Formats: sequence, structure tokens, C-alpha cells
Amino acid sequence: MEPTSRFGYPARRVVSDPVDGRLVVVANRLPVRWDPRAGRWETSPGGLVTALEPVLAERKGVWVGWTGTPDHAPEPFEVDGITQVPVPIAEDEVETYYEGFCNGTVWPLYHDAIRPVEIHRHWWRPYVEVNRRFAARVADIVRPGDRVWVHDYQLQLVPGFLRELVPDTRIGFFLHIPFPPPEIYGRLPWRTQLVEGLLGADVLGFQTRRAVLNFAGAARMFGGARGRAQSLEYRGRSIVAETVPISIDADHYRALSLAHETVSRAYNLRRSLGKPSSILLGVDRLDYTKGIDLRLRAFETLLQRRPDLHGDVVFIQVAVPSREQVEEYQVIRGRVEQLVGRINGEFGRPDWIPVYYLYRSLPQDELIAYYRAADVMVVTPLRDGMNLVAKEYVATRTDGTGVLVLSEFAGAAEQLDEAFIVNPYDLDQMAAVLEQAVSLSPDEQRTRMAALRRSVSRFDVHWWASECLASLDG
Ligand code: ADQ
Repeated sequence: MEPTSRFGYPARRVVSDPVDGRLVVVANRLPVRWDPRAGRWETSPGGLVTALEPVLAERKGVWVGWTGTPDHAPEPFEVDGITQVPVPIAEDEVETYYEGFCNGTVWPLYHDAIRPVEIHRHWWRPYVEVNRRFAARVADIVRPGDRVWVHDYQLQLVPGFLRELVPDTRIGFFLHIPFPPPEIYGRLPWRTQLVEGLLGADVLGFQTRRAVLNFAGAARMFGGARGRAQSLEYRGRSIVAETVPISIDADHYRALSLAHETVSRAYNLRRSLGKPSSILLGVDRLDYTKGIDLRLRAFETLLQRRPDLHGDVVFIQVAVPSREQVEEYQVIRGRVEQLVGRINGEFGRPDWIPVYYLYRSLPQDELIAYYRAADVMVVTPLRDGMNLVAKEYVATRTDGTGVLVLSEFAGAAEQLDEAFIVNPYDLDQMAAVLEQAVSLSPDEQRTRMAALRRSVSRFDVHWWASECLASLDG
């Protein structure tokens, strides 16, 4: 059977004729890191670089972004065939533009305001300044025929500034996080400026259909655009907003999962846990959007309901430290750690620890061993643009078993509807689904997993990149 998502994404389009110009990617961070031991810049592993590497190499790629060090902007340099163009960000701007406006205002607002949205004029001005600086740097280096592709919520004003500076350039924008409904978005005092900034692009890509509809609504309400998402009319130009769900390099994950070392690492992990009958796993950046606390409470409810499972099931939560300077992140970390302590204190025994908690980033091969060892993957964000962890888990399940429990509020739920879809706020429902998941028959696991695997391998990151670039090429 053909893998189709609920929304019937089109089959892989034939990519249009190669374009002569370069591809200029603009993102908050450059895809490279300074390795002090080797004394050189190295490509840092990440989904976006992996996805774009082949295209950037083929087309002569340029990447414009910040090095990650305040007040640091060396002259452009080349790494693995990609020209890196640094843009400086000052130390105080890291606080106001990045931690402040990006992560204290836009991040919670765009995730349905599930945490208080802080709005400060002294955060907005640096956001405008930094966006203007990025646009100016791009305008300096752009040549006729180049395509410019701007990424994510840190740079929403860049398309608009570029439209003024280099009006004939073809500009794309991709938003990695959700775009909220107009009634939430509309709280922002600068709602018109932001939407006008985005409307500087020719094509805008979003993770979900809902985000596209929300954006089109905001564009009409606050930007004075007219028409539908597929062809928004704005200041005499026609703009396309479309759904292009991001994904992973599924083949890469499958290959790594099949490697001998991964298989034995997964086996050893299971053995070191005392060979429980079921391992449940959560893997997230430690972010309040990811719903880690409610997920742990659902597991706690399961343990209360089913004493017979004690000693038999374990939950591993791997949490990557994230935005530790932002207060809400310190609060959620405290909450998660308190819950882990509470559950282990209440139910643990000398021969059994119910929750293993790792507060660190894991190397990719190790992470894949965890995926391989896990019988049930629990991905329950309160709101998430896409969620790549869900797709990574599916891609690594090479024997076709495993259960994915997925929040209806993750963008991935629009595509992965063969998962067990849950409302992460409904603890009773989540506990009941976890209960079902730990005892699902291998046959049922395989049926669901086969459909999930078809979808993830067909709509992979190469599909995503070729869709986005076909639109950007026009
Ligand atoms: P994130 O919010 O970071 O991304 P996600 O899509 O799940 O969320 O990506 C996280 C990545 O970090 C995954 O590739 C995962 O493997 C990795 N990771 C998680 N925990 C790790 C650990 N302990 N050690 C090492 N690696 C770990 C944002 C949006 C998402 C959107 C992506 C891509 O918030 O909704 O899917 O961008 O557009």
C-alpha cells in the first residue's frame, strides 16, 4: 500500500532544472563549531546540515549565521565546501535578543502560550537590530540568481528587510516551530511588524497544515494580505505558504541501528537494567514544551494502578540540558527532578529502580542504542513544531517491533497517525495507553510499526529538502 499521510502530501516532485545561483542559507547559528584541540572549524552534527549538505555542495552553498561566541565574527571561511559568513551578536544581545525576545517571548507565545509570555520593549529593539544586521550581511554577499533561505523564529524580520535591500532576490523562509492561532499571536504588540517581515518571503514553509492556516489568518488580520495560503496577495506580490513537514535521514538511522556495535550496546543496556519485560523511553531537550513532567506522572499513575508491573517495567528519561539561563527552564528542571525522586522514593526497591534519569546529551550512536532497547517510546509534548525523536525511533526499529506513544499536539501526529495518539494533559488516558503499550502483542506492534516506517522512510529529510527547494526555485 502506498504510504500516505492523513493530508496526502504530494509524491516526491521532480526537482526543477538546476539553478545557476548559489543557495544562501540564513540561520541563527552557523553549522560549524571551533574544535580547539584540532585547531579548526568542524561541521557540527545536526539535522539541518545533514539535509542540506548535498544541495549546498552541488550548488555552491553559503551559510550566514552566528558562531555562538559573543562579539565574534571572523572573516568568511570555508568548511567542507560551504562558505561560512559569520554575523556578530554582542554579549548583551545574547540576553535581550536571544534569551529574551526569542526564548522568553516568541518561544512560549508560538507554543500556544503554555508558559507566561514575557513582553518587553527592551527585548524587541535588539531583535530588530540583530535581524537588520543579518539582512545587511546577506545583502552584502548575495548575487543575481542566488536563492536565499531563511530559517526559524529568531529571524522572522529578515525576509522583509531583504525585500527592501535586494528586491529582486528570491527568498524562502522555513519555520521549525508552530505558528499559533491568530488570537494568541495577536497578543504581541509587534504582530504587524513580524508578519510583514515574514511576508517579505516568496515562499514560506511550515511543519503542519494548522500552522499554515494560522499564518495565513495572521497575515490577513495583521498584515493586510488577501487571499488563501496558497496565494497570498501582498503589496502587489503573490506569496505561497505551504506545509512541508521536516524529517530525518531515515537511511542513516536505519544503518546505524543495524551496526553490530549498536545491537550489542542495546543488548547490554537491557541486561544492565535486569532484563525488564518492558523499557519505556523519553528523549527530549529539557524544555517545558516537551511535557516530561506530565509523562512521568502518567507513569506514576500506571505504577499505582498495576502493582503487578513493579519490578518489570522501567522508564528511562534522557533530557538534554537546554537554555539553562532562562528561568522557566530552571523551574521545569526542578519539577522533573522532584518527580523522578518522588516516584523512585515511593515505588523503588533494592532490586528495582522505576525511573532512570539522564541529564545530558548523548552521542548519536549511543542514543540509537537506547531507541533499539526501548519497547515503548513516549513522545508527549504539550506543543511541538514537528518532533524528530518520534521519527528517529521509528527509523531505528529495524525488526518492526516497538510502540510509539505520540502526543496529538506534536506536528508529527499529522503524519504518524498509526502511533498511539494521546492528549498529554489527560493523565488517565495516558496511563491507560501506557498500560496497553507495555502489553501489546508483537503482531499488533508490527502492523502499526510497518505503516509508521513506510511513512518515515518515504517522507524523509531528502523529500523535505527537495520539496522546499523546488518551491524556492519557483
Ligand atoms: P527540538 O525542539 O530540539 O527542535 P526535536 O525535533 O525532537 O526537538 O529534535 C531534537 C533533536 O535532538 C533530535 O534529533 C534528538 O535526537 C536530539 N536529542 C534529543 N535528546 C538528546 C540527547 N539526550 N542526546 C543527544 N541528542 C538528543 C525544533 C522544534 C521541533 C522540530 C525541530 C526540527 O522544536 O518541533 O521538529 O526543531 O525542525
